[in-house]
Amino acid sequence: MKNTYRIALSLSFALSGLLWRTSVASAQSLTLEGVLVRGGGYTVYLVESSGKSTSAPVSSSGKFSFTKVTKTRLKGASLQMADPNGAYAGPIALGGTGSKVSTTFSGKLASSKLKKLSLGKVTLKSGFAQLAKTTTKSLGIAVSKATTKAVKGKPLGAGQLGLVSTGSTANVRAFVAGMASVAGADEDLDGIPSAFDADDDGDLILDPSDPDSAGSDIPYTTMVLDFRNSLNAHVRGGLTDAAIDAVIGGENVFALATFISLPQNQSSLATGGYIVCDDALAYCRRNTPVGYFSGVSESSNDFRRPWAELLTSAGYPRMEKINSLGAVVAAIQPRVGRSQFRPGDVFEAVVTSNTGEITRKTFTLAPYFVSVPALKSYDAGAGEVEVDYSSVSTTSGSIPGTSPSDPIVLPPSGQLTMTFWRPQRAAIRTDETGYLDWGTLNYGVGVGDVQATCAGLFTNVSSELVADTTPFGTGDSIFFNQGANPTPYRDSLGDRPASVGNTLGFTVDLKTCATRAGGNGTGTVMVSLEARGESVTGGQTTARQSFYVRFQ
Ligand SMILES: [Ca+2]
Ligand SMILES: [Ca+2]
Ligand SMILES: [Ca+2]
Repeated sequence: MKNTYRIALSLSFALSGLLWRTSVASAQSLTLEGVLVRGGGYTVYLVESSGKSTSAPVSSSGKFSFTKVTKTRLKGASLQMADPNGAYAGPIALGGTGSKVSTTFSGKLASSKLKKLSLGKVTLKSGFAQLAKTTTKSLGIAVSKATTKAVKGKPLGAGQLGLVSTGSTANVRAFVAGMASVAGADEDLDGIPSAFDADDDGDLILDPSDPDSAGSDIPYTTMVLDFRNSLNAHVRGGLTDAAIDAVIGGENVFALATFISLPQNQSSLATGGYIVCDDALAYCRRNTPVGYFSGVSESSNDFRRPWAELLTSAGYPRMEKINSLGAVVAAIQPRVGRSQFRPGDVFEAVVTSNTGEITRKTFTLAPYFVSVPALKSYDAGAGEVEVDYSSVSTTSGSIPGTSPSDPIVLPPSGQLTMTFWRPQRAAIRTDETGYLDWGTLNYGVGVGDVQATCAGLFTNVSSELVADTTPFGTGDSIFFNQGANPTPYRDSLGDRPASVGNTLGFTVDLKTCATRAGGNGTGTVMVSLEARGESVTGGQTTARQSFYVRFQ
């Protein structure tokens, strides 16, 4: 972690700058059109290899078209679809029928005099669509060599959000890690471009928690709960739609952040941006989004208000340009439940300058936590105590840890032993059901307002947790702003069905953690048990359970 984000970001500057300059050279302006049969209400996206995208609505008769397209933009570009509910509906396969298909254009035209490229009929299938005509002559444009892995013409990642094993090699993983911003490319060859792919290197580790995807523009979520409102598959009634909806749709407990990192030439021009999403997506749609812009730590106060108060003149909910980050950001609480906030939901982020649009990128909502890591039991020196969640609700009852007036009392040593359950995610792939423990996360503990790691103060660590061998920052600093790692233990296990026996644990010296960072190690403080993904642009996906302890 730590420096990965900055390094990856500077790589993306260099690369995107190159693509941006070359695209200016080509002049031939084309119209690309087709008919998505029975696809009225769908949206088709032309996704360029750089990740820049353009959308076209599909009319009731199925027609869609993109104008002012150049062959440079078409080189390596693919066509992706969203359904009338705003959910990702897969790629359009451009050629091939067996175990290899093509999903991108080569950019080579049948004739240099062409003004129009007609794709003809496009047939909707489950999780993807197919062209009826596939020859360069009939299409007017060549498609790339068929390299996308497929089964009977269906791209491998279709209908699975790209969470499929593609026999990822070290080369693919290194490529993804090095070219983190090439959102339009499809490195794992499953037919799903990286911006839409929940696992863009095909190793079955979800991008938000995959070190190979660190530094990418991946929207990330944050969930923070206490003992009263804790959500986990093994707490109280477990994970029900109603319980999850109350948190996902709740106030100040769950947030989604979308960052766009920009190449320097665009960053200096950019003044802001806005989000475009389907009318079916209440939290981000035009004119009446229900979401609340909660912002990031660098946000101005102007951007901490209902998103409906932050609309462009055309009614789109705005993004914030944050100069110190060189990024354009939307950090919001969706304030809707799961049925309206689904992994795979498609939204576009448009970056603007004072004179108009600079670029736009299309994202899908990445899989997110539906629960937090939850203490099963603890030992504060007087034996193991099970956390009795059923004795408290959001409105009544109290158990040690629920509030500053009812804390867990630590022994004089300040040591606390914790046994906890991992946080969960919902099923994504067609062969998954129910809720799964999210594996490969990074774990740690935070004490009060101390902005420093507790690394080096853990003992009795579960065998599944692998220590970061370099958890400290510059000059062995313990402080986060000097690069120290807040979550210095990585879970070595992958995603698997949630089971009450799947626990992790460690003992941490909270008193030394507080005092070595300048605190006094007295009184009552809030402690956070934290699970995090990898550093993506702007932050990392995080699930946190907080409770109160008292030092003595
Ligand atoms: Ca994939
Ligand atoms: Ca892919
Ligand atoms: Ca992965």
